[in-house]
Amino acid sequence: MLYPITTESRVVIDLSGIWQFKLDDGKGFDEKWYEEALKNPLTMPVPCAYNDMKEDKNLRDHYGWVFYQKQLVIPKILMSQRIVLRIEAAVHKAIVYLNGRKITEHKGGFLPFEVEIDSFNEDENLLTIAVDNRIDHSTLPVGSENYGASMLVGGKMITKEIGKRQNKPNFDFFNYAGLIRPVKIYTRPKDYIDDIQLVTMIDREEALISYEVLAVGEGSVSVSLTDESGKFVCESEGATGVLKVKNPNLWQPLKPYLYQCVIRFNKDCYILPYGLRTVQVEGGKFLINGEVFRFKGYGKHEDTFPAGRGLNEAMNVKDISLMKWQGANSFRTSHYPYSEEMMRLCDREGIVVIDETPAVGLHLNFGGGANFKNGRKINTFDSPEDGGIRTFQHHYDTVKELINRDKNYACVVMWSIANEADSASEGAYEYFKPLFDLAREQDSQKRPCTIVGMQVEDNQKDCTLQLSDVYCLNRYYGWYVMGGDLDAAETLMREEMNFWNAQGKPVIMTEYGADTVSGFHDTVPVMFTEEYQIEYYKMNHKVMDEFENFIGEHAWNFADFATSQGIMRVQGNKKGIFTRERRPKMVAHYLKERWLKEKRK
Ligand code: BDP
Repeated sequence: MLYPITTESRVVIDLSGIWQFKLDDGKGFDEKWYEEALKNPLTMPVPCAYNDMKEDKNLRDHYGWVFYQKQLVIPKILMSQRIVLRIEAAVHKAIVYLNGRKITEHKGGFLPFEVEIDSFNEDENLLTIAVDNRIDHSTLPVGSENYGASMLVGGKMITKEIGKRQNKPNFDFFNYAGLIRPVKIYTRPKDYIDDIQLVTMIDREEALISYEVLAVGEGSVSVSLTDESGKFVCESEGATGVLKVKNPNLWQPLKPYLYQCVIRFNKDCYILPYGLRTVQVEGGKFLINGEVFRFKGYGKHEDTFPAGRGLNEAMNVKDISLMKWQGANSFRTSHYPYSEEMMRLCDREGIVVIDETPAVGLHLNFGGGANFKNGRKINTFDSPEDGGIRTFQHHYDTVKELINRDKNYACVVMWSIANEADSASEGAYEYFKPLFDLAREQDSQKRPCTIVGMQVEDNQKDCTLQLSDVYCLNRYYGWYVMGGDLDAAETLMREEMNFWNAQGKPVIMTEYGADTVSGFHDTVPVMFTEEYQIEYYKMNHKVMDEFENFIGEHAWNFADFATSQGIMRVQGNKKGIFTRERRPKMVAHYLKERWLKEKRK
């Protein structure tokens, strides 16, 4: 799917701004709120998560639908063109109406969808987008379906029904919702370019880019490449072909170079910034452009105050600047696909990305679990009738949509199919195998695939062993495991890392971290102090550095972030290396020193 841009043949109208907004009280659809202007609406910015926008618990903790509305005028001068409405993200499900008529719907909160508008009024149009934030066993991310209140009574977990349903995230970040990314109208001509796919091969002094253009209508395709100074490099004719670049400037981590790929079809023209690079896994090494690459950086979140998960381009630029200041070169889009604006920025800045689907929470027995059906414990991959998750088809569609959206970004070097799934349980391999097959088939660039995994009882049973090209480990030795006793944690960690190192594939520590309240100090490192956070990281690095196949470290998390309320969270998750406002904790300087002086590239 192409990112909407203005070219000689296309116009983009960004609908960002203040929209009308209303929480559904359960009557929204019955009373057809989408047919006329909302009564007593609130003001709401788009793009933005709505939860923290008003001083009202009902917004923050809302469960269900909300309605967004905007008056829309389509300029007469554009009417000879195809008019497309594109919604970059609606968390987690949306139904779109134009002048009271449903025009499209979409499931999945972090990927774009679009619809061609074929009938509209010449003056004003009423655009309504209903958005649902509910999560359950069929959504990604996954929500618990145990809607009761669970309590430990006399050492026994009991569940009591409570009146009102509420979202119960099976994941550790706040369930921010709404229209979190831009909504746009764009035009394209009658005969238009629908998509393009590019794959680079580098052969000594020459790069070969094979391309495939999907076009709709009558016309012939031509593709050309210009360099960063706008100078013509090469061209080719036809919907498929090969572009040859002599002495190419490669897209390198932290040293990006972007060509412009100009595609023409009949009267249509689309321009794609494109970096030339290759990715391979060879033995225990991860190679970018044939050179050994070491991941240094973070698991992140799209999370800022007060926009929540709403697109925040200023903060995106700042975050990348902070990462570069520290010598970091990469991050993972934990735990959902990030905005297209961020992906384009990473291409431009040379930041390497592990691109993750929103499949988080695929684990119904996390921490012992409290999921029962008819008195029987539910296993994650039990059949839906027995209470197991019902995500497979949606997960399948999501992998497809993600690869379709992000396939051409040079910054994307690996696909993460899921985070911390129940990957060592019965049925896990059967669930994940087709998803890996799909990713490998969909991605013409054949990037490595992985499941980012949590600690399990028996590593031999973890399906990541057979399926992943790179082992991505989330481990908390010295925090959740032996918190406060870094010596014992070190011994246990070394024992496990021996196992992973011996498998012969590259290993990345994709999460490790310690909750640290900025400003907490002590003379000896005790948990939650800034001193402990530093000692925690030093211990982890000591162990990791002993192993040849450990080719990366992504600290958890880049910054403190909002979560659901709970006894383990003090106004959110405090494992940030930076605070939520992006002030460095002491450990930020330690990581900077380590990453900048690191010899192993
Ligand atoms: C891991 C999860 C991550 C959490 C983190 C934590 O992947 O989403 O935020 O633990 O507990 O299990 O801080």
